[in-house]
Amino acid sequence: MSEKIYDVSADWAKRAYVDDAKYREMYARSVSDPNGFWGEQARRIDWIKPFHKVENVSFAPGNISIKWFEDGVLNAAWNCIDRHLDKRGNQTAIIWEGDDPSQSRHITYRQLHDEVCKMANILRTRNVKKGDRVTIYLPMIPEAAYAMLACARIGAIHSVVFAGFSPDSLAQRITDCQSKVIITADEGLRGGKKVPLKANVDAAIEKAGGVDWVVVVKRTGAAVDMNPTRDFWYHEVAKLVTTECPVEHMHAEDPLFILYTSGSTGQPKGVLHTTGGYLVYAAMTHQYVFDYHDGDVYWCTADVGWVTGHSYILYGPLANGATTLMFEGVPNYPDNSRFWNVIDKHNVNIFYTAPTAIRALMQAGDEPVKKTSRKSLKLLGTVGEPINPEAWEWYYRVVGEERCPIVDTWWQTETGGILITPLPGATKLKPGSATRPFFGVVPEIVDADGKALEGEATGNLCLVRSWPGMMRTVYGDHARFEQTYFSTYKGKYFTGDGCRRDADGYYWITGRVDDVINVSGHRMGTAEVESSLVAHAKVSEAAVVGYPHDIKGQGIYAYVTLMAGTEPTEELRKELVAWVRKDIGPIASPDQIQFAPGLPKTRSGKIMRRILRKIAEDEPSSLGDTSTLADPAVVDDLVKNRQNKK
Ligand code: 6R9
Repeated sequence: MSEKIYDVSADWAKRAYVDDAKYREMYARSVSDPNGFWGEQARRIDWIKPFHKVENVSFAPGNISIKWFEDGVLNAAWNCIDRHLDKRGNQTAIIWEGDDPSQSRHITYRQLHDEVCKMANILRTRNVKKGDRVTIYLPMIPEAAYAMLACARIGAIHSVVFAGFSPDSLAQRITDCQSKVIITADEGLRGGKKVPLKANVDAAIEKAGGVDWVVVVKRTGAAVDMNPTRDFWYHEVAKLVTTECPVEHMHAEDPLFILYTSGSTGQPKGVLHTTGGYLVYAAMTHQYVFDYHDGDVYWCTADVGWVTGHSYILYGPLANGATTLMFEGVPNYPDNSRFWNVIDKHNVNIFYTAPTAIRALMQAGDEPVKKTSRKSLKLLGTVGEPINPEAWEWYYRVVGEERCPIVDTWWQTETGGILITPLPGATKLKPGSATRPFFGVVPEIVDADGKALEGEATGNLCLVRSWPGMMRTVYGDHARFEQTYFSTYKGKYFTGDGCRRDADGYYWITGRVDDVINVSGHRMGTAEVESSLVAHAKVSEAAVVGYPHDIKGQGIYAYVTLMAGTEPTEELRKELVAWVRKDIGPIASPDQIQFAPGLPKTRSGKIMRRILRKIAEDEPSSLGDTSTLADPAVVDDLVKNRQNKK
C-alpha cells in the first residue's frame, strides 16, 4: 500500500467550509453532544412542524430501534424543490446529458416543480396514497428524478430497480414490497444499445402479478405492447393533470424509499430509509464532502438504480439547491473521452465516479483525457469499492492535473450517506485510504470475537453509534435486519467489510468479509448467482467466489458440478453464462466457469470457500489446511483445471 501523503493546499484549507482544526472541533462535538450537534444540523432542512426530540436509538439485542427527529414533520420533495423556488426558480436544477452526445437539456427548479407535480398528480389520480409502494424501472432520464420526487411528494415509498436487472429480478422486487404501480419507459438507451424495458416489465408482471398500473415514458419511440386496461403513456396522461400538487405531511420516520441490495443469501434485502434523518444526512454530507458552494456544477456518474444515485444525484444535491448532472450514457461511448467532454461541455466543477470506470479509462491511455481541457474541475471523488493506489494516482495526476483533491468515500446502501471520507479542505490524502470518519460516525475495528481493537489494527469494521442517515429496517422483516447487521457483534452495526486502521488513525477498507462480491462497484451475493446456476437443468451444484479482476475489481468465478452423464462442453459453459445473465442481469454474468466433478466440503457438508477462493486467485500453493475435507482428492482436480492459471 502506498505511503505517499498529499497535503491539503493552503487555498483549499482557506476556502472550504471545514479545515482541519474545524473538522476536529466539529467531530469532537458530534460525538460528545450528538443531540446538540444533530439538532443544529437538522435545521438545514425545512420542517413543517419542528422536532423536539433528536436521537432515540437502541442497538440492544432483541430491541433494535432507530429514530431521529421523530416528532418532526416535513416533506422531502418540498425540501428538494419548493423551498428553492423564490431564490432559484430559474436556476438549473438538473443538467441532463443524453447517451447521444448531441442531446442535452437544462431543467430549472421551476420546471422540475411542474414536472414533479404532474407526475405526482398522475399517481394521485390512480389512487396511489401515502405508504403505497411504487416501483420505478427507468433509464437515466429526467423522468426518473420526477418519478422519485413525485413519490416523495405524495408520501408513496419508491423502490427503484436498476434498469439493467432482468424480468425475474424485477419480479422478485415487485413481489417483495407488493407494489401495484410501476413506472417504466418503452426502452432504455446506453452506449447506443437499446434495452427493452417495457417488455421486461410485461414479463415481470406475468411472474409477479398484483400490478394495477404501468406508466410508460416514451424514450426511444419503439413499438411496445400496451395493455389497454393496465398501461398508459406518460405523455398522454400528463396533459390531463395540473402543475400544482400539495405536499403530503410526513413524519420524520415515515418511509421515503426501499432499495434492494444483495447480501449473504439469495434473497435481496429491501433496505428501508425514512424521511427526516436520511434527508438531513444526504444534504449535509453532500455539502461538506464535496464542499458544494452555490453555483458549482456537480456530477455524480452513478445510476439512480443504486444508492449513490439516490443520495448524491438527487436528494443531497437538490436539498442543497445545487445543479446536478444526470448522465444517460456510459464512459466509453462514443469514445473514451466522453466523461471529459461532458465535463468541458457543462463546466463541471465536482466529479464523482467509481474506481472501475477509472481503471477502464486508465487502460485506454492518457490521450483521450489530455485532449480535453477539464479546467473547470476542482474536486474529484470515488465510491463503490476500494481504489488501488495506481488508479488513484492516475486520476489525481492525469484527470485532475494535480490540482484537485480526491475524496475516496466509503459507505453502503444501508448507511444512506458517506461515513468515512476525506474533507477536501481538512484531510491529508493517502491514495487508497478513505481516511477519517465523518461527523457523528464512530467506527470500531473488532477481532473475530468482537473485541474492539485499539490503535493500529486490522479486523472487521463495525459502527457503534447511530447516525441520522442509517437504514431503519429490512422492509417487512425486522428480524432479518437484526440478524444481518446486529447479531455478529452484539450491540454494534456490522458493515460486512474488513478494515485496517493505520498509525495516523486513517481507515483502509480491504473489501467484503462476507459472501458478497463487488463487481465493478456493484454488490452481488454469491448465493444469488449460485441459486441461478442450480436452477439450470444440467447443473447439480454450484459454488461462486470472487477473484481479483484488473478492471472490475472483482470478477465472478463459478465452480459448477453437472448432473451425472452431462458433458462439460465449451457450449454449455457459454449457455450457463447466458443463463445467469438472463436470469439476474448482465452485472451477474460469471467471468469464469470451472466444471468441477466435486466441491471441497467438510465432513458436515459445508463448502470450504477459502479453498475455492485460493484456486480462483491462482494461488494453489497457499490452500492451507485441507485435512478436514471429506474428500481431499477433489482439490487436485480443481487445481489442475483452474481457469485463471497464469
Ligand atoms: C455506496 C455503495 C457497499 C460496499 C461496501 C464496501 C464497498 C463502497 C467504498 C467501498 C472501499 C470505498 N465500498 N465504497 N470500499 N472504499 N470508498 O457503494 O453502496 O452498493 O451498498 O456497496 O461497497 O465493500 O460495503 P453499496
